[in-house]
Amino acid sequence: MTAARTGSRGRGAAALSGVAATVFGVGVAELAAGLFGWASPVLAVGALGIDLAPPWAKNTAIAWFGTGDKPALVIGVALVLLGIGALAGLLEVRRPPLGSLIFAAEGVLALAAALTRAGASPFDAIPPILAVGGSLLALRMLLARRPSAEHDPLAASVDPGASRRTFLAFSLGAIAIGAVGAAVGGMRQQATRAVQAAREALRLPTATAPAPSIPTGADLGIDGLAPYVTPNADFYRIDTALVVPDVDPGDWRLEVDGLVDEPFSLDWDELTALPFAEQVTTIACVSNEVGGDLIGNAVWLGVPVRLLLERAGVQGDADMVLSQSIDGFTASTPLSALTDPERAAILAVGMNGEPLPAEHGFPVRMIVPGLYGYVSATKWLTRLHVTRFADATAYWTDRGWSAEGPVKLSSRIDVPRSGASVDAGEVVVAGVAWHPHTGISGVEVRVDGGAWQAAELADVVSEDTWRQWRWRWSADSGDHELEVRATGADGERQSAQSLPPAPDGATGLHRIRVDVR
Ligand SMILES: Nc1nc2c(c(=O)[nH]1)N[C@H]1C(S)=C(S)[C@@H](COP(=O)(O)O)O[C@H]1N2
Ligand SMILES: [Mo]
Repeated sequence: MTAARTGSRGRGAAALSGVAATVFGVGVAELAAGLFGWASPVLAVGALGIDLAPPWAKNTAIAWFGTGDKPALVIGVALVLLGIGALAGLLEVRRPPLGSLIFAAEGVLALAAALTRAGASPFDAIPPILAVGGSLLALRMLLARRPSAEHDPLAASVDPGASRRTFLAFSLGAIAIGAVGAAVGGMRQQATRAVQAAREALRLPTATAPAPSIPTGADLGIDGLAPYVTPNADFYRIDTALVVPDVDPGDWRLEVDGLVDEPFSLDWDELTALPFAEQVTTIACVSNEVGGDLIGNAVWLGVPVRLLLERAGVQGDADMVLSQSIDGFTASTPLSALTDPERAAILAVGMNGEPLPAEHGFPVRMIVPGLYGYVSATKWLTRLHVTRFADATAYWTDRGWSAEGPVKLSSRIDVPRSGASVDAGEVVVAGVAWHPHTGISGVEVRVDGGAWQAAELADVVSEDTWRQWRWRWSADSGDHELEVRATGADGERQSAQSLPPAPDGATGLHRIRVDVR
């Protein structure tokens, strides 16, 4: 074997290592971007390229590729990346760590492209970092397995054919993983974009009943106090979905089956032809600690679940509806809570005047006043299965939580923040109290374990929402403890006994410390 032949084979292996490392890193990054909804580094770099390109280049591209200019751009970026990858592989062998530095520089460029897009989020930094990390790792691994490591004293004892086959297998493996990742990631990105476009183009059904007008006295407008209606962007999110499901309303169907006379299914158009109404409902998570923020209040646009159950004809021995999500999550809701005409249990499609955000269950979810989310608020809803508590169990029930979950009476101090320092004199203490579907009739505050003092209550739309409260405190200097307790509209007093969230919701009083100067 001549030195020249070994040398060219060595260069070939180095270049292949660089190409395979590029495909691997970019593929992993595109997969992550697709699964988690982060910016695609390839598209971000392509978009930056478009922004920076001189007009003549843009016009030429459009003239050449027409409406295919986007795929052409992606292919162009991919070819440039592969070329740079080959070069990086060669340089990493000749002048280490020059190849690694090239990968790092590409990563910095992708990072800049991703983070300067309109509406970029800090998470968009993750795919470029994954791309660089994945490429560097793969490059190191492949170069170490290169067959032409003449300087390796062990090389002589190794069968060169076998080591070449191992190297090729690793290179092709890295390329295959990267290519599959990029393909799956790209398809996911397209599906997500399609659903986002469908959501933006969606026309919500008009409410047949007028929307409740929210009295101005419902919101005390105090800085730091949770607003009466929680904006969608601030609404707590709890679910088991690692990846937010993409459900296109055009493909959506709901099955209503189980212990019913006439099982049926309906699509988006049939659902939205039903009578819709807006209502204000507070929902809460059973995992909320005392004083926690896993609770929110929104204006929901929905259709009564009762109408669908009536149409199906529920049989006499049923006592539960197992609602199911497209991702397999299930919730068990007492049938009585869904059929009661006095309780506004709905299938919601709108949240605060918009279609449901994807992470809050687009296009359809259930909302039931008075029940914790894990037994009622199924997002990405696809099925209502009428059954019996004795015959079926839901996702969280199987994991030790109670089969039934009425929201417990509770209250929270939002202002001042726990641990805050305030000036002596009049201090506004404020917060929220809730017992959804029962309502709140009183809130009291006490300082350092003294006498309970009645707080002032804000207005509410109905007993289905939380209620803001305020108390004016003449604070004298020192370190003080504030506590709050609520009374339900049925006269029940909030329990002072400290219990953890499991298995059916925390109890106890919210207590904060304040330093008065
Ligand atoms: N598909 C699905 N729906 C779900 C859940 C889930 O994990 N998957 N979690 C439930 C729980 S525990 C709560 S508290 C509420 C939270 O709703 P939000 O994320 O819109 O605030 O959704 C409920 N619906
Ligand atoms: Mo929850």
